[in-house]
Amino acid sequence: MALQAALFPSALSVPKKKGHLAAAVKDTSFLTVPQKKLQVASLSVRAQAVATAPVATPGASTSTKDSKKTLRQGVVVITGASSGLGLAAAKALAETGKWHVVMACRDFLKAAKAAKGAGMADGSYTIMHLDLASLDSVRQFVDNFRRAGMPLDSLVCNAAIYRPTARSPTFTADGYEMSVGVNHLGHFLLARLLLDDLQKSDYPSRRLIILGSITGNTNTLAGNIPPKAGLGDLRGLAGGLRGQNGSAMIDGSESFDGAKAYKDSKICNMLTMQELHRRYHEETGITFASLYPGCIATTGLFREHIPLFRLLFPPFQKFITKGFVSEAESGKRLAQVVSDPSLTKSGVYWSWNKDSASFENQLSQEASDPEKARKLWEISEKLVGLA
Ligand code: LMG
Ligand code: NDP
Ligand code: PMR
Repeated sequence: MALQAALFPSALSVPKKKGHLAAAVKDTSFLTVPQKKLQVASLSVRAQAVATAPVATPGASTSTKDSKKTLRQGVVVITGASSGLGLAAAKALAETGKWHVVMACRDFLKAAKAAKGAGMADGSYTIMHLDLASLDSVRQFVDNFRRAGMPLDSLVCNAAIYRPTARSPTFTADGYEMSVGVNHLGHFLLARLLLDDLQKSDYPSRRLIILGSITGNTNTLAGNIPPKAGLGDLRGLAGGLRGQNGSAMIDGSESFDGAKAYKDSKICNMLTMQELHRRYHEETGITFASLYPGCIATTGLFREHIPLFRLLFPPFQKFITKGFVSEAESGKRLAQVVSDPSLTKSGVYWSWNKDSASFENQLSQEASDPEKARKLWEISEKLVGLA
Protein backbone atom coordinates (compact mmCIF):
# COMPACT_ATOMS: atom_id res chain seq x y z
CA MET A 1 0.00 0.00 0.00
CA ALA A 2 2.84 2.34 0.92
CA LEU A 3 4.49 1.57 -2.37
CA GLN A 4 1.26 2.17 -4.19
CA ALA A 5 0.82 5.48 -2.39
CA ALA A 6 4.32 6.50 -3.33
CA LEU A 7 3.78 5.54 -6.94
CA PHE A 8 0.32 6.83 -7.15
CA PRO A 9 -0.75 9.38 -4.60
CA SER A 10 -4.23 9.78 -6.04
CA ALA A 11 -4.97 6.18 -5.17
CA LEU A 12 -5.29 7.44 -1.64
CA SER A 13 -6.60 10.94 -1.99
CA VAL A 14 -8.22 12.71 -4.85
CA PRO A 15 -7.06 16.32 -5.03
CA LYS A 16 -10.06 18.61 -5.21
CA LYS A 17 -8.53 21.97 -6.09
CA LYS A 18 -7.59 22.62 -9.68
CA GLY A 19 -4.10 23.71 -8.75
CA HIS A 20 -3.43 20.52 -6.90
CA LEU A 21 -4.75 18.53 -9.76
CA ALA A 22 -2.48 20.25 -12.22
CA ALA A 23 0.47 19.60 -9.96
CA ALA A 24 -0.52 16.00 -9.46
CA VAL A 25 -0.62 15.29 -13.17
CA LYS A 26 2.30 17.43 -14.24
CA ASP A 27 4.48 14.41 -14.47
CA THR A 28 2.19 11.83 -15.95
CA SER A 29 4.97 9.37 -16.55
CA PHE A 30 4.18 7.74 -13.24
CA LEU A 31 0.82 6.82 -14.69
CA THR A 32 2.27 4.86 -17.48
CA VAL A 33 4.31 1.84 -18.18
CA PRO A 34 6.85 3.90 -20.08
CA GLN A 35 8.51 1.59 -22.49
CA LYS A 36 8.60 1.92 -26.24
CA LYS A 37 7.09 5.01 -27.72
CA LEU A 38 3.51 4.64 -28.82
CA GLN A 39 3.07 4.13 -32.51
CA VAL A 40 0.09 6.44 -32.43
CA ALA A 41 1.07 8.81 -35.20
CA SER A 42 4.08 10.42 -33.58
CA LEU A 43 2.53 10.63 -30.17
CA SER A 44 4.17 9.53 -27.01
CA VAL A 45 2.51 8.92 -23.70
CA ARG A 46 5.44 10.49 -21.91
CA ALA A 47 4.74 13.67 -20.04
CA GLN A 48 7.28 15.79 -21.86
CA ALA A 49 5.47 15.17 -25.12
CA VAL A 50 2.14 16.24 -23.74
CA ALA A 51 2.43 19.93 -24.45
CA THR A 52 3.39 19.49 -28.07
CA ALA A 53 1.53 16.34 -28.93
CA PRO A 54 -0.49 16.87 -32.08
CA VAL A 55 -3.75 15.38 -30.93
CA ALA A 56 -5.54 13.80 -33.86
CA THR A 57 -8.37 15.87 -35.22
CA PRO A 58 -11.15 14.86 -37.55
CA GLY A 59 -9.93 14.95 -41.13
CA ALA A 60 -6.30 15.20 -40.08
CA SER A 61 -5.32 12.03 -41.87
CA THR A 62 -7.13 13.03 -45.04
CA SER A 63 -9.63 10.66 -46.58
CA THR A 64 -10.86 7.34 -45.25
CA LYS A 65 -9.26 5.77 -48.29
CA ASP A 66 -5.88 7.15 -47.29
CA SER A 67 -6.33 6.28 -43.66
CA LYS A 68 -7.06 2.69 -44.64
CA LYS A 69 -3.71 2.49 -46.35
CA THR A 70 -1.82 3.99 -43.47
CA LEU A 71 -4.15 3.15 -40.61
CA ARG A 72 -2.45 4.28 -37.45
CA GLN A 73 -2.54 2.23 -34.28
CA GLY A 74 -5.86 2.71 -32.51
CA VAL A 75 -6.14 3.67 -28.84
CA VAL A 76 -8.72 1.85 -26.75
CA VAL A 77 -9.53 2.58 -23.11
CA ILE A 78 -10.78 -0.45 -21.20
CA THR A 79 -12.07 -0.01 -17.65
CA GLY A 80 -11.41 -2.86 -15.23
CA ALA A 81 -8.70 -4.37 -17.39
CA SER A 82 -6.88 -5.85 -14.39
CA SER A 83 -8.90 -9.05 -14.41
CA GLY A 84 -11.30 -11.36 -16.23
CA LEU A 85 -12.88 -10.15 -19.45
CA GLY A 86 -11.19 -6.74 -19.45
CA LEU A 87 -7.74 -8.25 -19.15
CA ALA A 88 -8.44 -10.92 -21.78
CA ALA A 89 -9.73 -8.29 -24.23
CA ALA A 90 -6.77 -6.02 -23.49
CA LYS A 91 -4.42 -8.88 -24.28
CA ALA A 92 -6.30 -9.88 -27.44
CA LEU A 93 -6.29 -6.31 -28.78
CA ALA A 94 -2.68 -5.54 -27.82
CA GLU A 95 -1.48 -8.75 -29.47
CA THR A 96 -2.80 -7.67 -32.84
CA GLY A 97 -0.35 -4.75 -32.82
CA LYS A 98 -3.19 -2.61 -34.13
CA TRP A 99 -4.22 -1.31 -30.74
CA HIS A 100 -2.60 0.46 -27.84
CA VAL A 101 -4.59 -0.40 -24.73
CA VAL A 102 -5.14 2.04 -21.91
CA MET A 103 -5.95 -0.10 -18.89
CA ALA A 104 -8.12 2.08 -16.66
CA CYS A 105 -7.87 0.39 -13.28
CA ARG A 106 -8.40 1.12 -9.61
CA ASP A 107 -5.38 -0.89 -8.47
CA PHE A 108 -2.28 0.14 -10.38
CA LEU A 109 0.00 -2.60 -9.07
CA LYS A 110 -2.57 -5.33 -9.62
CA ALA A 111 -3.05 -4.15 -13.18
CA ALA A 112 0.71 -4.06 -13.80
CA LYS A 113 1.06 -7.62 -12.50
CA ALA A 114 -1.92 -8.79 -14.49
CA ALA A 115 -0.58 -7.34 -17.74
CA LYS A 116 2.83 -8.91 -17.18
CA GLY A 117 1.28 -12.20 -16.11
CA ALA A 118 -0.86 -12.27 -19.24
CA GLY A 119 2.28 -11.79 -21.34
CA MET A 120 1.30 -8.41 -22.76
CA ALA A 121 4.27 -6.82 -24.53
CA ASP A 122 5.93 -3.80 -22.97
CA GLY A 123 4.82 -0.71 -24.82
CA SER A 124 1.54 -2.22 -25.98
CA TYR A 125 -0.35 -0.80 -23.02
CA THR A 126 -0.55 2.06 -20.53
CA ILE A 127 -2.03 1.77 -17.07
CA MET A 128 -3.96 4.74 -15.73
CA HIS A 129 -5.71 5.01 -12.42
CA LEU A 130 -9.51 5.04 -12.41
CA ASP A 131 -11.73 4.31 -9.45
CA LEU A 132 -15.30 4.27 -10.67
CA ALA A 133 -16.50 4.44 -7.08
CA SER A 134 -15.50 8.12 -7.03
CA LEU A 135 -16.77 10.71 -9.48
CA ASP A 136 -13.73 12.85 -8.67
CA SER A 137 -11.53 9.97 -9.75
CA VAL A 138 -13.49 9.65 -13.01
CA ARG A 139 -12.94 13.34 -13.75
CA GLN A 140 -9.29 13.06 -12.81
CA PHE A 141 -8.85 10.07 -15.10
CA VAL A 142 -10.30 12.03 -18.02
CA ASP A 143 -7.95 14.90 -17.25
CA ASN A 144 -4.93 12.60 -17.01
CA PHE A 145 -5.87 10.81 -20.21
CA ARG A 146 -6.11 14.10 -22.09
CA ARG A 147 -2.80 15.29 -20.71
CA ALA A 148 -1.15 12.11 -21.93
CA GLY A 149 -1.89 13.36 -25.45
CA MET A 150 -3.34 10.22 -26.92
CA PRO A 151 -6.35 10.20 -29.22
CA LEU A 152 -9.34 8.12 -28.12
CA ASP A 153 -10.70 5.73 -30.71
CA SER A 154 -12.64 3.27 -28.62
CA LEU A 155 -13.95 3.18 -25.05
CA VAL A 156 -15.00 -0.01 -23.30
CA CYS A 157 -17.03 0.35 -20.10
CA ASN A 158 -16.24 -3.09 -18.70
CA ALA A 159 -15.49 -2.82 -14.97
CA ALA A 160 -18.12 -4.09 -12.57
CA ILE A 161 -18.67 -5.36 -9.10
CA TYR A 162 -21.14 -8.01 -7.98
CA ARG A 163 -22.09 -8.39 -4.32
CA PRO A 164 -24.30 -11.48 -4.45
CA THR A 165 -24.52 -12.20 -0.76
CA ALA A 166 -24.73 -8.63 0.52
CA ARG A 167 -27.79 -7.87 2.55
CA SER A 168 -26.85 -4.30 3.30
CA PRO A 169 -25.53 -1.69 0.92
CA THR A 170 -22.09 -0.12 0.75
CA PHE A 171 -21.57 3.28 -0.82
CA THR A 172 -19.33 5.09 -3.27
CA ALA A 173 -17.36 8.21 -2.31
CA ASP A 174 -20.36 10.24 -3.48
CA GLY A 175 -22.79 8.26 -1.34
CA TYR A 176 -24.42 6.09 -4.00
CA GLU A 177 -25.06 2.38 -3.60
CA MET A 178 -21.86 0.67 -4.75
CA SER A 179 -23.04 -1.72 -7.52
CA VAL A 180 -25.07 0.88 -9.38
CA GLY A 181 -22.55 3.59 -8.46
CA VAL A 182 -19.61 1.74 -10.02
CA ASN A 183 -21.26 -0.24 -12.81
CA HIS A 184 -23.59 2.49 -14.03
CA LEU A 185 -23.02 5.99 -12.60
CA GLY A 186 -19.21 5.99 -12.78
CA HIS A 187 -19.36 4.73 -16.37
CA PHE A 188 -22.16 7.14 -17.24
CA LEU A 189 -19.97 10.10 -16.27
CA LEU A 190 -16.90 8.62 -17.95
CA ALA A 191 -18.75 7.97 -21.21
CA ARG A 192 -20.31 11.41 -21.25
CA LEU A 193 -16.99 13.16 -20.66
CA LEU A 194 -15.07 11.07 -23.18
CA LEU A 195 -17.65 11.49 -25.95
CA ASP A 196 -15.86 14.70 -26.91
CA ASP A 197 -12.59 12.85 -27.24
CA LEU A 198 -14.13 10.09 -29.34
CA GLN A 199 -15.64 12.73 -31.54
CA LYS A 200 -12.25 14.34 -32.11
CA SER A 201 -10.66 11.10 -33.22
CA ASP A 202 -9.94 10.62 -36.92
CA TYR A 203 -10.07 6.84 -36.62
CA PRO A 204 -12.33 5.29 -39.26
CA SER A 205 -14.64 3.53 -36.78
CA ARG A 206 -14.98 5.01 -33.32
CA ARG A 207 -16.85 2.91 -30.78
CA LEU A 208 -18.26 3.18 -27.29
CA ILE A 209 -19.05 -0.19 -25.78
CA ILE A 210 -20.84 -0.93 -22.51
CA LEU A 211 -21.03 -4.43 -21.08
CA GLY A 212 -24.52 -5.78 -20.61
CA SER A 213 -25.65 -9.22 -19.53
CA ILE A 214 -28.18 -11.96 -20.00
CA THR A 215 -29.06 -11.80 -16.30
CA GLY A 216 -30.45 -8.27 -16.74
CA ASN A 217 -32.73 -9.50 -19.52
CA THR A 218 -35.92 -11.10 -18.27
CA ASN A 219 -36.72 -12.46 -21.75
CA THR A 220 -34.21 -15.28 -21.05
CA LEU A 221 -34.15 -18.24 -18.67
CA ALA A 222 -31.04 -16.86 -16.95
CA GLY A 223 -32.82 -13.53 -16.50
CA ASN A 224 -35.61 -15.27 -14.63
CA ILE A 225 -33.46 -16.76 -11.88
CA PRO A 226 -34.36 -14.85 -8.72
CA PRO A 227 -33.82 -12.14 -7.81
CA LYS A 228 -35.03 -10.71 -11.13
CA ALA A 229 -33.83 -7.38 -12.44
CA GLY A 230 -36.32 -4.53 -12.48
CA LEU A 231 -35.97 -0.75 -12.22
CA GLY A 232 -39.62 0.01 -11.41
CA ASP A 233 -40.29 3.71 -11.76
CA LEU A 234 -36.70 4.58 -10.76
CA ARG A 235 -37.83 6.26 -7.55
CA GLY A 236 -34.90 4.93 -5.52
CA LEU A 237 -32.42 6.23 -8.06
CA ALA A 238 -34.17 9.58 -8.19
CA GLY A 239 -33.86 9.65 -4.39
CA GLY A 240 -30.09 9.24 -4.70
CA LEU A 241 -29.70 5.55 -3.75
CA ARG A 242 -28.77 6.48 -0.23
CA GLY A 243 -29.40 3.68 2.22
CA GLN A 244 -30.17 5.66 5.36
CA ASN A 245 -32.29 8.41 3.91
CA GLY A 246 -34.14 6.45 1.31
CA SER A 247 -33.78 3.30 -0.72
CA ALA A 248 -30.44 1.97 -1.91
CA MET A 249 -32.28 0.08 -4.67
CA ILE A 250 -33.21 1.70 -7.97
CA ASP A 251 -36.83 0.58 -7.74
CA GLY A 252 -37.14 2.08 -4.26
CA SER A 253 -37.47 -1.25 -2.36
CA GLU A 254 -36.88 -1.00 1.32
CA SER A 255 -34.72 -4.09 1.57
CA PHE A 256 -31.34 -4.27 -0.11
CA ASP A 257 -30.45 -7.17 -2.42
CA GLY A 258 -26.91 -7.18 -3.79
CA ALA A 259 -27.64 -9.67 -6.60
CA LYS A 260 -30.57 -7.59 -7.81
CA ALA A 261 -28.59 -4.36 -7.56
CA TYR A 262 -26.02 -5.85 -9.97
CA LYS A 263 -28.66 -7.04 -12.43
CA ASP A 264 -30.38 -3.64 -12.23
CA SER A 265 -27.05 -1.95 -12.98
CA LYS A 266 -26.74 -4.09 -16.11
CA ILE A 267 -30.18 -2.91 -17.30
CA CYS A 268 -28.88 0.64 -16.78
CA ASN A 269 -25.81 -0.19 -18.88
CA MET A 270 -27.91 -1.52 -21.75
CA LEU A 271 -30.39 1.38 -21.58
CA THR A 272 -27.54 3.90 -21.52
CA MET A 273 -25.99 2.42 -24.65
CA GLN A 274 -29.30 2.81 -26.50
CA GLU A 275 -29.87 6.34 -25.25
CA LEU A 276 -26.35 7.31 -26.35
CA HIS A 277 -27.17 5.83 -29.74
CA ARG A 278 -30.40 7.82 -30.01
CA ARG A 279 -28.81 11.07 -28.92
CA TYR A 280 -25.41 10.94 -30.60
CA HIS A 281 -25.03 8.31 -33.30
CA GLU A 282 -26.38 10.29 -36.20
CA GLU A 283 -24.60 13.49 -35.21
CA THR A 284 -21.21 11.94 -34.43
CA GLY A 285 -21.02 8.69 -36.38
CA ILE A 286 -19.79 6.95 -33.24
CA THR A 287 -20.89 3.31 -32.91
CA PHE A 288 -22.58 2.53 -29.60
CA ALA A 289 -22.89 -1.14 -28.68
CA SER A 290 -23.47 -3.51 -25.80
CA LEU A 291 -22.91 -7.24 -25.50
CA TYR A 292 -23.38 -10.40 -23.53
CA PRO A 293 -20.00 -12.12 -23.86
CA GLY A 294 -21.23 -15.51 -22.56
CA CYS A 295 -21.03 -16.89 -19.05
CA ILE A 296 -17.41 -16.43 -18.00
CA ALA A 297 -17.91 -18.42 -14.84
CA THR A 298 -14.28 -18.30 -13.68
CA THR A 299 -13.71 -14.56 -13.36
CA GLY A 300 -13.26 -12.39 -10.29
CA LEU A 301 -16.87 -11.25 -10.65
CA PHE A 302 -17.92 -14.10 -8.36
CA ARG A 303 -15.25 -13.44 -5.73
CA GLU A 304 -17.83 -12.52 -3.10
CA HIS A 305 -20.09 -15.49 -3.76
CA ILE A 306 -20.07 -18.43 -1.34
CA PRO A 307 -17.27 -20.96 -1.94
CA LEU A 308 -19.70 -23.74 -2.89
CA PHE A 309 -21.14 -21.57 -5.63
CA ARG A 310 -17.69 -20.74 -6.95
CA LEU A 311 -16.88 -24.44 -7.03
CA LEU A 312 -20.08 -25.60 -8.75
CA PHE A 313 -20.87 -22.67 -11.01
CA PRO A 314 -18.22 -23.32 -13.71
CA PRO A 315 -19.07 -27.04 -14.22
CA PHE A 316 -22.77 -26.17 -14.01
CA GLN A 317 -22.39 -23.68 -16.86
CA LYS A 318 -20.02 -25.90 -18.82
CA PHE A 319 -21.94 -29.15 -18.71
CA ILE A 320 -25.53 -28.25 -17.93
CA THR A 321 -26.46 -24.85 -19.38
CA LYS A 322 -23.60 -24.93 -21.92
CA GLY A 323 -23.46 -21.17 -21.56
CA PHE A 324 -19.84 -21.29 -20.36
CA VAL A 325 -17.15 -19.37 -22.16
CA SER A 326 -13.47 -19.16 -21.24
CA GLU A 327 -11.86 -15.85 -20.34
CA ALA A 328 -9.68 -16.02 -23.47
CA GLU A 329 -12.66 -16.68 -25.73
CA SER A 330 -14.74 -13.92 -24.15
CA GLY A 331 -11.77 -11.56 -24.59
CA LYS A 332 -11.77 -12.34 -28.32
CA ARG A 333 -15.49 -11.60 -28.47
CA LEU A 334 -15.09 -8.22 -26.84
CA ALA A 335 -12.08 -7.49 -29.05
CA GLN A 336 -14.30 -8.21 -32.05
CA VAL A 337 -16.83 -5.64 -30.89
CA VAL A 338 -13.99 -3.11 -30.53
CA SER A 339 -12.27 -3.70 -33.84
CA ASP A 340 -14.03 -6.02 -36.27
CA PRO A 341 -14.77 -4.01 -39.42
CA SER A 342 -18.08 -5.83 -39.80
CA LEU A 343 -19.44 -4.83 -36.39
CA THR A 344 -19.98 -1.13 -37.02
CA LYS A 345 -23.73 -1.14 -36.52
CA SER A 346 -24.80 1.16 -33.70
CA GLY A 347 -27.44 0.57 -31.03
CA VAL A 348 -26.87 -3.18 -31.05
CA TYR A 349 -26.66 -5.72 -28.22
CA TRP A 350 -24.31 -8.46 -29.47
CA SER A 351 -24.33 -12.09 -28.44
CA TRP A 352 -22.62 -15.22 -29.76
CA ASN A 353 -23.82 -18.67 -30.66
CA LYS A 354 -22.10 -21.97 -29.86
CA ASP A 355 -19.73 -21.62 -32.82
CA SER A 356 -18.73 -18.20 -31.54
CA ALA A 357 -20.45 -16.37 -34.39
CA SER A 358 -21.84 -13.00 -33.36
CA PHE A 359 -25.48 -12.03 -33.82
CA GLU A 360 -27.72 -9.12 -32.89
CA ASN A 361 -29.68 -10.15 -29.84
CA GLN A 362 -33.07 -9.03 -28.60
CA LEU A 363 -33.19 -7.14 -25.32
CA SER A 364 -36.02 -7.59 -22.83
CA GLN A 365 -38.88 -5.14 -22.93
CA GLU A 366 -37.58 -3.22 -19.95
CA ALA A 367 -33.98 -3.16 -21.19
CA SER A 368 -35.16 -1.62 -24.46
CA ASP A 369 -37.79 0.80 -23.15
CA PRO A 370 -36.95 4.25 -24.63
CA GLU A 371 -39.02 6.13 -22.07
CA LYS A 372 -37.19 4.43 -19.20
CA ALA A 373 -33.86 5.08 -20.93
CA ARG A 374 -34.66 8.79 -21.16
CA LYS A 375 -35.70 8.97 -17.53
CA LEU A 376 -32.62 7.03 -16.44
CA TRP A 377 -30.46 9.44 -18.46
CA GLU A 378 -31.97 12.52 -16.88
CA ILE A 379 -31.73 11.23 -13.30
CA SER A 380 -28.17 9.96 -13.87
CA GLU A 381 -27.11 13.35 -15.25
CA LYS A 382 -28.20 14.96 -12.02
CA LEU A 383 -26.51 12.37 -9.83
CA VAL A 384 -23.14 12.74 -11.55
CA GLY A 385 -23.31 16.53 -11.64
CA LEU A 386 -23.86 17.05 -15.35
CA ALA A 387 -27.26 18.69 -14.99
C1 LMG B 1 -28.12 -17.24 -4.41
O1 LMG B 1 -27.37 -18.36 -4.32
C2 LMG B 1 -27.77 -16.38 -3.22
O2 LMG B 1 -28.15 -17.05 -2.08
C3 LMG B 1 -28.54 -15.08 -3.37
O3 LMG B 1 -28.12 -14.21 -2.38
C4 LMG B 1 -28.25 -14.44 -4.68
O4 LMG B 1 -26.94 -14.02 -4.69
C5 LMG B 1 -28.46 -15.39 -5.80
O5 LMG B 1 -28.80 -15.12 -8.11
C6 LMG B 1 -28.00 -14.77 -7.07
O6 LMG B 1 -27.75 -16.59 -5.58
C7 LMG B 1 -28.00 -19.44 -4.89
C8 LMG B 1 -26.98 -20.38 -5.36
C9 LMG B 1 -25.95 -20.61 -4.28
O7 LMG B 1 -27.57 -21.57 -5.74
C10 LMG B 1 -27.70 -21.83 -7.01
O8 LMG B 1 -28.64 -21.46 -7.65
C11 LMG B 1 -26.58 -22.55 -7.55
C12 LMG B 1 -26.58 -22.61 -9.04
C13 LMG B 1 -25.34 -23.15 -9.58
C14 LMG B 1 -25.07 -24.47 -9.03
C15 LMG B 1 -25.91 -25.51 -9.63
C16 LMG B 1 -25.58 -26.78 -9.06
C17 LMG B 1 -25.76 -27.86 -9.99
C18 LMG B 1 -24.82 -28.89 -9.68
C19 LMG B 1 -24.01 -29.19 -10.81
C20 LMG B 1 -22.75 -29.73 -10.43
C21 LMG B 1 -21.79 -29.77 -11.51
C22 LMG B 1 -22.07 -30.85 -12.37
C23 LMG B 1 -21.01 -31.16 -13.26
C24 LMG B 1 -21.56 -32.09 -14.21
C25 LMG B 1 -20.57 -32.82 -14.90
C26 LMG B 1 -21.19 -33.66 -15.88
C27 LMG B 1 -20.24 -34.40 -16.65
O9 LMG B 1 -26.00 -21.86 -3.78
C28 LMG B 1 -24.99 -22.67 -4.10
O10 LMG B 1 -24.10 -22.36 -4.79
C29 LMG B 1 -25.11 -23.94 -3.53
C30 LMG B 1 -25.28 -24.88 -4.61
C31 LMG B 1 -25.70 -26.09 -4.08
C32 LMG B 1 -26.07 -26.94 -5.15
C33 LMG B 1 -26.15 -28.25 -4.69
C34 LMG B 1 -26.50 -29.05 -5.79
C35 LMG B 1 -26.35 -30.42 -5.50
C36 LMG B 1 -27.22 -31.16 -6.26
C37 LMG B 1 -26.76 -31.52 -7.50
C38 LMG B 1 -27.63 -32.20 -8.21
C39 LMG B 1 -27.66 -32.40 -9.49
C40 LMG B 1 -26.68 -32.48 -10.39
C41 LMG B 1 -27.04 -33.04 -11.61
C42 LMG B 1 -25.99 -33.27 -12.48
C43 LMG B 1 -26.41 -33.90 -13.67
C44 LMG B 1 -25.35 -34.14 -14.60
C45 LMG B 1 -25.81 -34.61 -15.88
P1 NDP C 1 -13.90 -9.29 -12.93
O1 NDP C 1 -14.28 -9.15 -11.51
O2 NDP C 1 -12.91 -10.31 -13.31
O3 NDP C 1 -13.43 -7.89 -13.50
C1 NDP C 1 -14.01 -6.71 -13.11
C2 NDP C 1 -13.04 -5.58 -13.22
O4 NDP C 1 -13.68 -4.38 -12.75
C3 NDP C 1 -11.78 -5.76 -12.39
O5 NDP C 1 -10.69 -5.31 -13.14
C4 NDP C 1 -12.03 -4.84 -11.21
O6 NDP C 1 -10.85 -4.32 -10.62
C5 NDP C 1 -12.78 -3.72 -11.89
N1 NDP C 1 -13.44 -2.85 -10.92
C6 NDP C 1 -14.29 -3.18 -9.93
N2 NDP C 1 -14.62 -2.09 -9.22
C7 NDP C 1 -13.98 -1.04 -9.79
C8 NDP C 1 -13.90 0.34 -9.50
N3 NDP C 1 -14.51 0.87 -8.46
N4 NDP C 1 -13.16 1.13 -10.30
C9 NDP C 1 -12.48 0.60 -11.33
N5 NDP C 1 -12.51 -0.70 -11.64
C10 NDP C 1 -13.24 -1.51 -10.88
O7 NDP C 1 -15.29 -9.55 -13.70
P2 NDP C 1 -15.62 -9.90 -15.23
O8 NDP C 1 -14.40 -9.84 -16.04
O9 NDP C 1 -16.43 -11.13 -15.23
O10 NDP C 1 -16.59 -8.71 -15.61
C11 NDP C 1 -16.32 -7.79 -16.63
C12 NDP C 1 -17.62 -7.32 -17.23
O11 NDP C 1 -18.30 -8.39 -17.86
C13 NDP C 1 -18.61 -6.74 -16.22
O12 NDP C 1 -19.20 -5.58 -16.77
C14 NDP C 1 -19.67 -7.82 -16.09
O13 NDP C 1 -20.91 -7.30 -15.75
C15 NDP C 1 -19.66 -8.36 -17.49
N6 NDP C 1 -20.21 -9.72 -17.62
C16 NDP C 1 -19.59 -10.76 -17.00
C17 NDP C 1 -20.13 -12.04 -17.13
C18 NDP C 1 -19.51 -13.21 -16.49
O14 NDP C 1 -20.06 -14.29 -16.63
N7 NDP C 1 -18.39 -13.08 -15.78
C19 NDP C 1 -21.34 -12.27 -17.91
C20 NDP C 1 -21.91 -11.08 -18.48
C21 NDP C 1 -21.34 -9.86 -18.35
P3 NDP C 1 -9.96 -5.18 -9.57
O15 NDP C 1 -9.18 -6.13 -10.41
O16 NDP C 1 -9.14 -4.13 -8.94
O17 NDP C 1 -10.91 -5.85 -8.66
MG1 PMR D 1 -27.25 -18.47 -14.22
C1 PMR D 1 -29.84 -21.38 -19.09
C2 PMR D 1 -28.80 -20.84 -19.05
C3 PMR D 1 -28.15 -19.98 -18.06
C4 PMR D 1 -27.23 -19.06 -18.41
C5 PMR D 1 -26.73 -18.75 -19.79
C6 PMR D 1 -26.81 -18.41 -17.21
C7 PMR D 1 -25.89 -17.37 -17.16
N1 PMR D 1 -27.47 -18.96 -16.14
C8 PMR D 1 -28.31 -19.95 -16.63
C9 PMR D 1 -29.17 -20.76 -15.88
C10 PMR D 1 -29.23 -20.81 -14.49
N2 PMR D 1 -28.52 -20.02 -13.64
C11 PMR D 1 -30.05 -21.71 -13.72
C12 PMR D 1 -30.97 -22.75 -14.31
C13 PMR D 1 -29.81 -21.44 -12.40
C14 PMR D 1 -30.41 -22.08 -11.18
C15 PMR D 1 -29.67 -23.21 -10.75
C16 PMR D 1 -28.83 -20.37 -12.36
C17 PMR D 1 -28.32 -19.83 -11.19
C18 PMR D 1 -27.44 -18.76 -11.17
C19 PMR D 1 -26.92 -18.09 -10.01
C20 PMR D 1 -27.15 -18.37 -8.59
N3 PMR D 1 -26.92 -18.13 -12.30
C21 PMR D 1 -26.15 -17.13 -11.89
C22 PMR D 1 -26.13 -17.08 -10.51
C23 PMR D 1 -25.29 -15.98 -10.15
O1 PMR D 1 -25.01 -15.59 -9.04
C24 PMR D 1 -24.83 -15.29 -11.40
C25 PMR D 1 -25.47 -13.97 -11.45
O2 PMR D 1 -26.64 -13.81 -11.50
O3 PMR D 1 -24.66 -12.93 -11.47
C26 PMR D 1 -25.32 -11.69 -11.54
C27 PMR D 1 -25.37 -16.18 -12.51
C28 PMR D 1 -25.22 -16.15 -13.89
N4 PMR D 1 -25.87 -17.00 -14.74
C29 PMR D 1 -25.49 -16.74 -16.01
C30 PMR D 1 -24.56 -15.66 -16.00
C31 PMR D 1 -23.91 -15.06 -17.21
C32 PMR D 1 -24.41 -15.31 -14.70
C33 PMR D 1 -23.48 -14.26 -14.21
C34 PMR D 1 -23.07 -13.11 -14.60
C35 PMR D 1 -23.67 -11.87 -15.12
O4 PMR D 1 -24.81 -11.71 -15.46
O5 PMR D 1 -22.89 -11.01 -15.22
